[in-house]
Amino acid sequence: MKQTAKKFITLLLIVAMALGSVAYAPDRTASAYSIPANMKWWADDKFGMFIHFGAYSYYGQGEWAMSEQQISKQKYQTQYAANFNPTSFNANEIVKYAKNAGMKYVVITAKHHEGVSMWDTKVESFKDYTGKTTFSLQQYSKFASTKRDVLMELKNACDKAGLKFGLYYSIVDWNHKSQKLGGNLSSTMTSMDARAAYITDMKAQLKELVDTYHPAVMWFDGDWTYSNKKPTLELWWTKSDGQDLYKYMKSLDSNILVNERVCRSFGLGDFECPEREIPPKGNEPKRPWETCQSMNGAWGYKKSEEKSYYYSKNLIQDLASVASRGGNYLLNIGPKDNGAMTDNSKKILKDIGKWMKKNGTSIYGVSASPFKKDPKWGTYTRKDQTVYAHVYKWPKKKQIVLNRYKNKKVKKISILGKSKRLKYKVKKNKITVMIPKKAVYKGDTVIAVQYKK
Ligand code: FHN
Repeated sequence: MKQTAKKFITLLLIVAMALGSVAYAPDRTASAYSIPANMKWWADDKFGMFIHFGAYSYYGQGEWAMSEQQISKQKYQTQYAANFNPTSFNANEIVKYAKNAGMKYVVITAKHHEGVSMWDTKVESFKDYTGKTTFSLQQYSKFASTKRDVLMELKNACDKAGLKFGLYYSIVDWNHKSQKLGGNLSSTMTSMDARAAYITDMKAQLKELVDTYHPAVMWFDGDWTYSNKKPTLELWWTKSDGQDLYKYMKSLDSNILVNERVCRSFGLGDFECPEREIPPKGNEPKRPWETCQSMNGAWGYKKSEEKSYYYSKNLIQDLASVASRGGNYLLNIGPKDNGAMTDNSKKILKDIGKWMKKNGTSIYGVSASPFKKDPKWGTYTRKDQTVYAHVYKWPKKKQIVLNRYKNKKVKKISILGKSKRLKYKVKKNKITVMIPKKAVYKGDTVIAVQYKK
């Protein structure tokens, strides 16, 4: 079972989501959703950093390598996890780049599918294949000698910088004794008793994480071994497990935000998480949602992807398009084997930061576009009495026709980052604006239309 598992899981998720969307069929005609009070910071912040970091970073072939290459537990543990020694992990540098890029929260993998606990877990069953050593960064890898706690380092750096701190936790765990690597969904339970024991121990780990790091967000994943009947060894996770897990998290911290992947497609959790996709206009989730995206084709560090990063301008457009539909954007970095950020991720974050410095007001705290359809040249966001036209494709002629917001009177039109007022003509529900020959920013030049109250 190589890539097939991933493809099968993707296919399964599509089916599950389709079924799920039947089960949870939000009223597509419903007006835009309201944001619960405890999510206001999240909805206003809009833009976060995802970090995939684990023993797979050392191996350098992506976070699915163990499953794709069917690497035995013993080999993965002794040849990769044991040698993981990310001494160059620099939380302050990562948070500096995140903050300067305009990111307001950070979510890092505490435990990915590989099962390496990135903190000094005391939960008994999370051991290596011999059953003797705790399978964690602090107890099992070369890094143990540093006595460092990378999650705490990152949390402290976030606290100091005023960014919110979140954790990612995978429900499937390829190295845990309860599961065998394999089957169509990458993880098969060894017995139903093992399943019950694992769920108890998973909750014990989650309590450790909440009590130690007080994350503002718990981002679950690996919920796809889904059974819509009684659990089986291969389909060992159910909707009621997801409901129970969500309730448990809220019992640990009533303010923690939990994503829908406690068991996806049933409207569980506090927000939906479309992955690598921007929901089509008019088909956005009717509750809080966040698109997650990587900077190249991999989440965890993958050497072969280091030459295939997406263009910064396209990632900026994604950010604006997600905001224009009412969503959040969680953009991923995959630190290298030694824990350092890749040069390409630093460059992209710098590019985005330059744009956000002048245009962030058209992203933070905005509402979705007030218009049903997107123009060919880009999209809109709105904040109070200002509508922002995000112009991805700058018109050749020196004018652009914008939609007029609720037939309000225009107060001022300018390009964000420039003080010069632009000339314009209002005719019915359209505004023709005279614009410079050249766009100010590659990818997204924002025209701010301020209306009178
Ligand atoms: O299998 C994971 C994958 O490794 C990565 O963590 C992404 C990020 O959202 N989630 C799963 C794939 O959908």
